[in-house]
Amino acid sequence: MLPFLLFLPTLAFGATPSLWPLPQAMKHGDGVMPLGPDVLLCYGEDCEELPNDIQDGWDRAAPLIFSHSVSSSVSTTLTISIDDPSAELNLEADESYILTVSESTIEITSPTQLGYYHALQTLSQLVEFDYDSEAYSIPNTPLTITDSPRFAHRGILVDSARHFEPVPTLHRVIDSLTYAKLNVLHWHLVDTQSFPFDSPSYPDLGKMGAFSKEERYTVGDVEGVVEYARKRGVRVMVEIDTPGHAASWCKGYPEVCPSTDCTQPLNPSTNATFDLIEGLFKDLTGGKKGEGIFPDDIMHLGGDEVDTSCWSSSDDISKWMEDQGMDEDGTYAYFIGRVQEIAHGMGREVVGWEEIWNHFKTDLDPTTIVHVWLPGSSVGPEATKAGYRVIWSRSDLWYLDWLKTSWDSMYEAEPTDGIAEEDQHLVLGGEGCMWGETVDTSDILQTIWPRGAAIAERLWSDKGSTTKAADAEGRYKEFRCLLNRRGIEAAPSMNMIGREAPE
Ligand code: CP6
Repeated sequence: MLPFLLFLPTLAFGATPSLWPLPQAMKHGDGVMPLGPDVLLCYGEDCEELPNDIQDGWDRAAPLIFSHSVSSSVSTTLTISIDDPSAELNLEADESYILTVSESTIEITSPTQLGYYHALQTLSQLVEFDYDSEAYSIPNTPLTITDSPRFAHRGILVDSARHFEPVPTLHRVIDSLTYAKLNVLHWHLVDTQSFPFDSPSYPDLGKMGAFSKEERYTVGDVEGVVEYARKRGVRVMVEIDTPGHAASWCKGYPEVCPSTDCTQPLNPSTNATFDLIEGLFKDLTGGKKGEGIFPDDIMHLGGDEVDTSCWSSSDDISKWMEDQGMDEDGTYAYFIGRVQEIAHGMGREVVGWEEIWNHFKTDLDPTTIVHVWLPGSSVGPEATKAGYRVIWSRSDLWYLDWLKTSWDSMYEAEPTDGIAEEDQHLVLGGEGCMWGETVDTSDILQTIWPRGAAIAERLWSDKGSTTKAADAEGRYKEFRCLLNRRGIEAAPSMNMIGREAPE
């Protein structure tokens, strides 16, 4: 009896489309709409010419929807209505959409281009191909999906400093984000191990601090990645982590570090340090809101894992701290405050890892976003209670470099846990963190995926309909296969991802 019972949910499941992430609402019948690759696009009221980004969105989606080359005589109309097809990418952007499939037409209605991109991804997961008749169809028609994200900030952190990640790899990561409706690439650009960016203002950062001559991003490379992401509705949030995690800076500019044998955190006692930070930030932001090679409103300033002992062991710095009347802790706070001021002066809102909360508490500028990461952290509830916004990436749940963290614990993780109902709007969302110590181009996609999909659904879909990983397992496996069919090397889907974790 039991095996038969277990079979039932599978039957029930087969009757509805398998979508990832689960949409907010779906109504459907049991008809089938045939369709073919010759889709007539009708934009606006009189089938006007499509804006470039909208046409390009279709041109990218078409090969995902029609993945086999067959000829077909079926003609279908896709009607597209977008109120603002060139909306800014920011936390307020409306990503909602309505996708309707009726007898012979498909309709996408959305306030912005972002909803349209998501609708095309949903559509690409609805279309089926029959190998016998070599024909495409959409089952479960008529069908209406009304969808929008639960959280505005849904990201993956990529670390280009522990291993260099070439531009084509970043493009593929961005492609894969869009398949799961993730919308942020958190680009952890530089760190202690390397400085892979050619700063026009301080050229020796990249020249001396990169792993090799080839493992550097030019200004044009960064512009290319950010534009590639923008066209796909993905924000790029750059992180420049200080005062710790910055020892690579000393290679080109030794004056910004405490000494040659005690290289971090950065030297707080000299203006050279803050001049360099200001010059570098100007290269990245253009010095004004909305400008520069990283035009995003938000910049991540790190602030994590700072061991301040080098400050006291340096004669110059300890004397300076004494003159200022500051201890190591006070100097850390001074440093973070000055760097935040520089970023604010360039029209950026700032994020910092949760250590900044632990040091400042409510002395922190109220616009600061706190990035929760420590295992078992209760900073989410604390900081939101005090009115601060948070991004959630608890390492025991959402660090993708923790290879032993199972997909189901990632799936059942909940960013609002412990947070009072009235403060939950302060949770902007979260990120899966793909730290780069143990991944490079050869395995970054297969380490982000498929577990990144568990995070993506938690961040997109309704909480009530996604509580149990077991209920999502069938769809999760299918989504992993979808990624594989699109050339994304998502690893085998169950708990193990095929390798032993490093110690
Ligand atoms: N690099 C930076 C890292 C980590 C952090 N910041 C990190 C710390 C602990 C673990 C994984 C990653 N590699 N810059 C912490 C935010 Cl377990």
